[in-house]
Amino acid sequence: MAMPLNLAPIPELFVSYESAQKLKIEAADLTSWDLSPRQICDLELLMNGGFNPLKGFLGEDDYNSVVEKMRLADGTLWPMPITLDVDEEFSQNIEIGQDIALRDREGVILATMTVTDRWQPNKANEAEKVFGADDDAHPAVNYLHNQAGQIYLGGPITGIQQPVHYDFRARRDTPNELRAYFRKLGWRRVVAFQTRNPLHRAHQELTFRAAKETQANLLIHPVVGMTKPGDIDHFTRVRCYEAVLDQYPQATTTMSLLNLAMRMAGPREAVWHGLIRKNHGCTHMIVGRDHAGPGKNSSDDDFYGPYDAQELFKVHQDEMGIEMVDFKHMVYVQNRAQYEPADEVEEGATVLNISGTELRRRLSEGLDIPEWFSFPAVVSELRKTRPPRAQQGFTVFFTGFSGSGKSTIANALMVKLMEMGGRPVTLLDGDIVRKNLSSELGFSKEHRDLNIRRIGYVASEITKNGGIAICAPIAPYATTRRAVREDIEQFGAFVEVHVSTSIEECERRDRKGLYKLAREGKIKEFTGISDPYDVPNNPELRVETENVDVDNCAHQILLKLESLGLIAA
Ligand code: PPS
Repeated sequence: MAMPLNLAPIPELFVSYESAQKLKIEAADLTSWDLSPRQICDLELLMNGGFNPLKGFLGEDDYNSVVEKMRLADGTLWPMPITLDVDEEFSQNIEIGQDIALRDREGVILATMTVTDRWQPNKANEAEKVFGADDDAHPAVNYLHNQAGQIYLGGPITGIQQPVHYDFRARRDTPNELRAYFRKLGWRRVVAFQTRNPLHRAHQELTFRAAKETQANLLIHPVVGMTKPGDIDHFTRVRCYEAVLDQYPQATTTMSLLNLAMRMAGPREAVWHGLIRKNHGCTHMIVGRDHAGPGKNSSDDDFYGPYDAQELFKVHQDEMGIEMVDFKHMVYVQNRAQYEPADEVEEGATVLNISGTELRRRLSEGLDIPEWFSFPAVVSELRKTRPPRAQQGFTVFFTGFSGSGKSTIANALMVKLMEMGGRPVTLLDGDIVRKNLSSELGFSKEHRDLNIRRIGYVASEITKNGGIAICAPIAPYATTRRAVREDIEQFGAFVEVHVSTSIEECERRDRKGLYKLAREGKIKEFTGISDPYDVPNNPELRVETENVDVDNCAHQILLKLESLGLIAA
């Protein structure tokens, strides 16, 4: 089947430059909505025609029809609800027919929207119909229930300006820019490869094979908007893609970055990706096993069947005007020293493969990654962002009563780690933080939580940037400690150390004389005396300080860090 080639420009939602300047000034007086990162991605593709034929965020009829039937109310195929979710408070001040300004994170007005619809969606139904299950293990369902606002606003958009990107500008193209590029180069058939992962040799082989088989040119079209939580950051990935691009024969292949916020909606997402690629001037798209899969559900089963996405795409490809190309699973055949499609390998031949999990293990332990698997330039980029654990940042988080010995052990640990060298070490001691970061705070639950969240934020930044943060507050509340753990674990290890000196012993030592004052009621809300302390259930380490010297306590922590691979043995 040959798809008709049409590289004429597609409609965008922008007004002319002059009108945009005027509108921007007028829009300054409108009620404005600060867009979330996902909404900014959606708005960009709405405005530049990536989501053609949508003219704005969906209204209620279109939304219901998309959720139920994968079609707009007029019957046009559209699988994904593109909605402007807002909180109830904001929605209450909006009249139907009113224009609102849509602003980016810095307050720049990107567009205006005439609100034609306001409604409270049935999120459970949206989750079931669009994502296949009302299960928070699905990233988009989790977003729907835990991040998206309760009310949806819909209406047409008037585009003022594109969101500003400071990174990889030359690699970002609107649909019309890509269409013009293909026209200029005389590319009559273009096969798109959608990806959110680094490309290795097998991907290079399969994409080029797909292009050869369809007699098409190849567009590597990676998503740099929002992908699956835990994915490799797009900065690293784009540097990797640049390296792989050199491996294709000249003038066959190009790369362009797509600022899409993925939903990981498997089959529906594949159809959505197809429509987006069609808008970008592509005639074909590679769809593989488990396309845009969200991983396992809360019962540890797959959300979608492995070929559901391919099947749904095939059903709709004529209507979409873009043809599916099967993703050939390529394997390395050792004795032939080349990649071959898995289903064409001679019987008995030894095939080699490295799974994603194995690759992550080798990166985290600094082990060899062979050249048959990936390109040296790609591996070297990955090693920079995923250095071995012994070179990554991490946080040691002490918790325990006042006077339990946290600061003393933390200091000893800091000195020992500094003696080893290699990574910068920062101590965020309870007292010091309260002098500098949290000087206005007291000891109510609210203030203690604020204090710990601040410490957690600083520690997460240190961890992210490859340093060692040692925190030593009382941190009496388990839920707050867990929240800090979650913040930090995105970037590196979180090692909770409970300094388990009993309250009796702390009071007996009473180094600062505070327990005496607390008993006399001169200090209120004193942890362990007149304020609660949640004993950690599962800390990485519990240290006793009664009859154990400081040096020994610090040494126990070093041994733990070593066993976790965080410091070299
Ligand atoms: S918290 O709960 O984590 O925010 O506390 P933290 O920031 O670690 O501050 C504890 C230090 O403040 C002194 N202090 C008190 N502690 C507990 N309760 C009350 N009401 C209180 N008032 C003052 C005390 O010296 C703690 O220091 P450490 O180093 O823990 O002994």
